[in-house]
Amino acid sequence: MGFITHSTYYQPTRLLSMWVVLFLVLPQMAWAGGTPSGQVIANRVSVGYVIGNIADSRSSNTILFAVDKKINLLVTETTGAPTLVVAGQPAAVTTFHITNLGNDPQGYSLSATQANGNPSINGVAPFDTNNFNGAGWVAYVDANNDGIYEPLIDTATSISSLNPDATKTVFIVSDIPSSVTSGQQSVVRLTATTTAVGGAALTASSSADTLLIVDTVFADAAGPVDIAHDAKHSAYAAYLINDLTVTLSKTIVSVQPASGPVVLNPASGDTVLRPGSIITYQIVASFAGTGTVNNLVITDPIPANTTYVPQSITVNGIAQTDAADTPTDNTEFIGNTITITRGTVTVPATNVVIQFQATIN
Ligand SMILES: [Ca+2]
Ligand SMILES: [Ca+2]
Ligand SMILES: [Ca+2]
Ligand SMILES: [Ca+2]
Repeated sequence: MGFITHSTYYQPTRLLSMWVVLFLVLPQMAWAGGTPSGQVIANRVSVGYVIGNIADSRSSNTILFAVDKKINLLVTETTGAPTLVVAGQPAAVTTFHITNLGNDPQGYSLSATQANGNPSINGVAPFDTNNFNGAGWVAYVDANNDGIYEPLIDTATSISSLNPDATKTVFIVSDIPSSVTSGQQSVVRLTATTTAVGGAALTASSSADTLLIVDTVFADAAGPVDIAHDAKHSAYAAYLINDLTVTLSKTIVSVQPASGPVVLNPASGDTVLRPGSIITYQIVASFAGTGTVNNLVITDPIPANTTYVPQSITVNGIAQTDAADTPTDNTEFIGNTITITRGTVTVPATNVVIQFQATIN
């Protein structure tokens, strides 16, 4: 809108005022996912002005067009970490989200498959190592939207309808073989393909855009195993075998009075736990499962009100030095703490039995 007005110094013979108005013949509504397809938008430009005392106006022609159907979706894995499973576990679950980034409700068909040893389809970190293949992969929709796979409830294998901007959880469920060991990983992938509501296949409009025809436009990006503009998107997930456990137990195995050689058993009710008594502690590390434990370090601070008996540590019956003389015996007593470094342990493995002595202050 613009005006030219007279002033003390400027006396035009004609006063002209002019305004330009843009008409958008469209209900003033907002849609979260963008304007739905088929909505007709009309557009014309008008100009108004006054010459002398006579008002006049002119309008342009009106342009009409229909909003096209935009197809876009996003598939993501939800945790960023492999699902921990054990050998032989049935119905192991990985979890994905599918989001409708288009402007209309859409359906989605789902495909769950193994990403096998081919590096080009072997996932991206942390889903980038495939040591074994599972079996029977099926993608199930989280029907009650609680993020938990429930076999009797979450039975649908496709999404019938998902509104614009809405997200649905999908699980890949597969069986873990029994012949696997801890640390091995299996990479799987989910591909969602956009359909019409109810599941009918979609086809992108092939000709140049026609203003008043609702074209179907594939606007999706490329995913790990899908290309741009194919109405699909995909993501990786993984199962990681972790059936290894390390269990520590600590007991008092004997108490020796301050003087005299007799070794008594406190569990039998002997009351020799008095100042000067020497306690022999025993720590047993035991292992369950199969695979490899890395960086195994056992630490034990000496209890309050006791004093460590120098050079009293044994491991599996073999005397150790207190010094940090790694790698001679990988055992040390430093900072009032016993530290036993075992490093890599291949399981099944025999127990590690540690004993040391402390005097009651
Ligand atoms: Ca559920
Ligand atoms: Ca069109
Ligand atoms: Ca795509
Ligand atoms: Ca040592």
